[in-house]
Amino acid sequence: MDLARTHGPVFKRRVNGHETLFVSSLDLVTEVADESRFAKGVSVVLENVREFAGDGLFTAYNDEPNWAKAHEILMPAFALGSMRTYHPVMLEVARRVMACWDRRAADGSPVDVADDMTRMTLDTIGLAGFGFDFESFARDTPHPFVESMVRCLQWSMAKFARGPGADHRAQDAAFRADAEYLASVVDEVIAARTASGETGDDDLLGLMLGATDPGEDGEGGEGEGGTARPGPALDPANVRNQIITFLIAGHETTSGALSFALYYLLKDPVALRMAQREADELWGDEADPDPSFEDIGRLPFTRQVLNEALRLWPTAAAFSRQAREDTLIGGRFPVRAGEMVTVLTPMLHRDPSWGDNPEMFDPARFGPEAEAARSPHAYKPFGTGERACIGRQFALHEATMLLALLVHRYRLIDHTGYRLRVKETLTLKPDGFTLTLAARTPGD
Ligand code: MNH
Repeated sequence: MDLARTHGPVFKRRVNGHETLFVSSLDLVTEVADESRFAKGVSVVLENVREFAGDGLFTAYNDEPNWAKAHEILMPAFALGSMRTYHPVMLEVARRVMACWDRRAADGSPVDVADDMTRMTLDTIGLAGFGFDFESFARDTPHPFVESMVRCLQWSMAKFARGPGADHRAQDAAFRADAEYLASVVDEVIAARTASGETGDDDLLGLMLGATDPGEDGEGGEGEGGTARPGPALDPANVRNQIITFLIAGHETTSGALSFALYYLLKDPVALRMAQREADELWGDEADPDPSFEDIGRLPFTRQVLNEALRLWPTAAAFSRQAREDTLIGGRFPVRAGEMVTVLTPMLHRDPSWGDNPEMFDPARFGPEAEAARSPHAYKPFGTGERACIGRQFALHEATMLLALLVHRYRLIDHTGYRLRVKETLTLKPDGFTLTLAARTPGD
């Protein structure tokens, strides 16, 4: 971000022989978002992530057959309507957060916001996607899956910046051990499903283990229109890669988004008030509201708060595009066929088209009129095109519900006078952000 501020919206950085071309203006991002000229690029960092997530959806190459196959099988599970299925589980996990925060409110001890949001999102994707319970709130420290995963992501970033000559065998061995541990958690997830004897019908694991291959209609299953379940649609190695992918992609970024949203609400009493009013209107002074699926669509301001938090700190801060043919961007910067262009999303989100004060947190930017007036390429927290985030609705449903429940129930107390520090472990989070809480009287 500093480099973009110094050198402008297009620059090249060379780190140990790797050149990266960064873009961050609306004009240039509009060009690289054009699917006829560019496609998703699997960057050097994502190549490193492939060492533990393989050909899972997020790290698959565009032409890898398993991408199209898994995309087709899993898409229905992420349509807006499917969120209805996940709603009860998301609510159950939101109640775990509140049970924990109630205890903190009672004894006045601080909560580590990012840690608790990570507990919440990990338990949610585990239960909703795979019927597997990480039980993160029953643990004093994060589930070891989280620590191994963070180290794997850090290894992927650090490997990119390695210079010649140094000995990295110890880091690589530690990485292998972490990657093996992640794989062993996946085996546990699959074993739990097999042991339960349940098919899990329409969750992610059920779809991957039992779905018909849509590409081979009529051949995949035995019983024509019968009840016999066809064999696995995805090969076992790919199923493992998808589970690792979803456990990681399905929780890290959402947890950061919620943490930043809470940070901005803490610092903006007017926005906090508006979010509280919106929740009060739905749930009045019910001590334990029971949000319906439809309620979550009735929280537009809370949704705007999340959108605005993701504008300032898009928690997946960059994505890469690969030129299909030799081309020029901005009419004068050559990009060769196959070359990558990295979109620096936090700077795109501060492009002058956002107005004079892009650093200001202002959820009104996502009011319906303001949104309609803006280019669709000005805001890309979920990436772009065919390879954009599959979990967007999932993340927004889960995060909107929790945020509304939290502001309805608690007063947020800035006990340290927290100054924002952003920590990057491939994804972004506020570092060392703690709060204390007090019970709130709704309507107050
Ligand atoms: Mn998600 C791809 C951001 C939540 C699963 N996600 C992407 C990309 C971005 C992104 C950016 C595109 C990366 C690229 O072009 O290289 N994702 C987010 C953010 C949130 C998020 C900011 C939350 C906020 N993502 C989720 C959730 C899930 C999920 C929740 C799953 C439940 N994301 C994915 C998968 C992909 C992806 C899978 C890869 C999709 C594909 O390439 O087919």
